[in-house]
Amino acid sequence: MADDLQDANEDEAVESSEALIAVHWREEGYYPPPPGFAAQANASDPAILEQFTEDKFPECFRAYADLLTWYKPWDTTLDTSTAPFWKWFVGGELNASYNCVDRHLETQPNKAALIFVPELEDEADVAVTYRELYARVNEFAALLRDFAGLKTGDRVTLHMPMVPELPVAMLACARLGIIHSQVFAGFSGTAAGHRIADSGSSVLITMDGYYRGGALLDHKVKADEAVEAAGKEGQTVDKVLVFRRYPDKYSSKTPMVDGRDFFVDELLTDYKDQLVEPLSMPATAPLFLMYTSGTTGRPKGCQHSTGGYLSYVAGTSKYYQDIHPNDTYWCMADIGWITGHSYIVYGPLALGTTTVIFEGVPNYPDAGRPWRIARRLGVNIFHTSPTSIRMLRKVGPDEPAKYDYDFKTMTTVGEPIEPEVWRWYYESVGKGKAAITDTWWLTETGGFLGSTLPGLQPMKPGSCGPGVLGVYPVIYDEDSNEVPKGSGKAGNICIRNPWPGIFQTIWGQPERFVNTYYAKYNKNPESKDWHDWPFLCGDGAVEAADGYFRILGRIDDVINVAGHRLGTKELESAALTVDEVAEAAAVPVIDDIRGRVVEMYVSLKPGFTASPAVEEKVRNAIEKDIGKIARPKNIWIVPDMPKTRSGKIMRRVIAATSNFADTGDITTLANPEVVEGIRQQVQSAKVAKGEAPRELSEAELAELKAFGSES
Ligand code: 6R9
Repeated sequence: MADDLQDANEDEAVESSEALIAVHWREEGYYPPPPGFAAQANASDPAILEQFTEDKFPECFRAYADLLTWYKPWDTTLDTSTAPFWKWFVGGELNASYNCVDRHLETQPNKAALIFVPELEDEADVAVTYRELYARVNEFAALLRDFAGLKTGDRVTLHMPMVPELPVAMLACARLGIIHSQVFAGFSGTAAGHRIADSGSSVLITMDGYYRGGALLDHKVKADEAVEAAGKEGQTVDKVLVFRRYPDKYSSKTPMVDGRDFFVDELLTDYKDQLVEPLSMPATAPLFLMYTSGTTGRPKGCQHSTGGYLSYVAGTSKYYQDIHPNDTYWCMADIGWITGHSYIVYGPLALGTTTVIFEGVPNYPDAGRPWRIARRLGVNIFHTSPTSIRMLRKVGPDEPAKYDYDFKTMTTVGEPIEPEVWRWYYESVGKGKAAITDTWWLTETGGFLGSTLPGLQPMKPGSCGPGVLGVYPVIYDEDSNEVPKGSGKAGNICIRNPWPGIFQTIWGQPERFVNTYYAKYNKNPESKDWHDWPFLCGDGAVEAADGYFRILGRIDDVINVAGHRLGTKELESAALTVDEVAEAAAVPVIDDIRGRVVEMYVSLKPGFTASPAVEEKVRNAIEKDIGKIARPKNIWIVPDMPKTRSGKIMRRVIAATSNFADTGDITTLANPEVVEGIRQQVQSAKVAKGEAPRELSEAELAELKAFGSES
């Protein structure tokens, strides 16, 4: 183990940088919780803070688990015997589908569980009551078991857009203990194929088409690519289950493959009114996989548990989203990401509320759309990302005022939010009446890590707040010294303790799990004591004197584009599949809407010359391997990459170039003479395209300086 840990430090661990540490962080003022909010809040009594202090850990999390219905109570709240593979609520048994569906039938069968809002505004909303959801989940579970032959522990890949059939499929899997792995619909077929292969899925659940930006996209075409890509990696997909956007009408031009592809609406006629008993699952049984990008290698399948995860998302939905059963809750994220799993599907449904599923993009057909939806449906809890807020602010700053919806609380998640963007969200979207929670967390963590409690703790623009209930963050420097709060210094934010939402492992790669998240600050690899295993989140952060954290962004080679984690290595590997390309390096460019966008630098093999055709090939390769979301803003074909004497590409030098920032000291490069040529080439082209950036903040400049390991 000790050797593994050592290797990991060279392998995937991250480094904070002097540059980040040197930045001066301006403090923002507080905003108190809005009047009236606290009185109705689920967390309105400050005594709740006392219930989650460290001396009460881990038993404090009973309060979250008690929100669920258990078939069998647990014996051990936290079992650390296989550290750092923490086990929560050991001995307990429950079913996630039962908790999100069946148990609400008694009290509120006819209440809407889901409201589906199609992207086309003249298409009617579809409300799915808890009773209807129950019927649909049961029927689809019967199909999965009897037609697809799936059983407990099998993995099934879903590549579904934002439609009610997606939570139906997830909950049907959960009913039988089948592990679902939903891949964001915007990812390419090839990307889905890699995830099918990695998870060992023999069934793919998909849809013929869906609306995005006003167009009905052909989605089934990706299923064929996915099956082919998985096949190349030795994974056969026997069955592709195709939901239809409009039953009885096929909305794709891609032929169905005989004996492999089936229309779900046709199959379901055989399962009408069938009921499937929810299985009593151990709390520690895996519920789902969610793939995410990291520093090295392929995306990793984060494995989440049944009991710990569901308790955690129910508890945080209750206290941080302030969900009451009679609220109408709308999270505009995509269920294809962890935010959607935890805070569109599992958390809200476990609490028996109404959760809105919106098919489309927020600004289609115009920037008033979200506010029209909110008004029509009576949405009172709203949840979105800084990218959406920036976009809506840019294209429709005055739109919210035109609609008399009424939000009591709003969330921002996925990226740091600039204080001025926060203030527009607060003043214009929330009309000065709604509490904002800036929730910081990761795919790996299942639920929130840092946030204010909306009824109790004041907000501070740009800071997520303190660690959430029962989560104790700490910032370490490179030498494992604690960076004291109020010191103004940045470092690596870690969580000192396990919490129920923490993922269990990386699917099939337990060593990588330990190496990536624990090796760097582990105090003793043999220890069974959780105090010895701080969890490395992979973000840089500063802690103010008041204990509020300001998250600065990833400190690994991940570029956060519109809240989505893209691994530079994945982008570069895609570019390297193009025959002409010799070397590739992806760097972040600061963008006023999407936070960061990607620019790709490539150099060509001898004998090839730069041309728009090569550029197009690189763009297509990235779109094919990852998806449209990863499309670089620019591809620069350069004569040579700036390199260290040992031949490693200096990503921070080209990152500075793309952002018109100072390249810093380049005298130690093996080829400093190439830097000026690249600068002229790139910056003159960008100026010609009107892409010269605004003046960057000190923090942004620091981030660029810190960017990129050399390889
Ligand atoms: C939930 C989710 C995780 C990364 C994370 C961090 C960034 C998320 C944030 C935030 C600042 C917030 N991030 N929430 N940064 N403030 N409120 O987004 O998961 O897709 O895995 O991304 O997103 O950098 O490390 P995931």
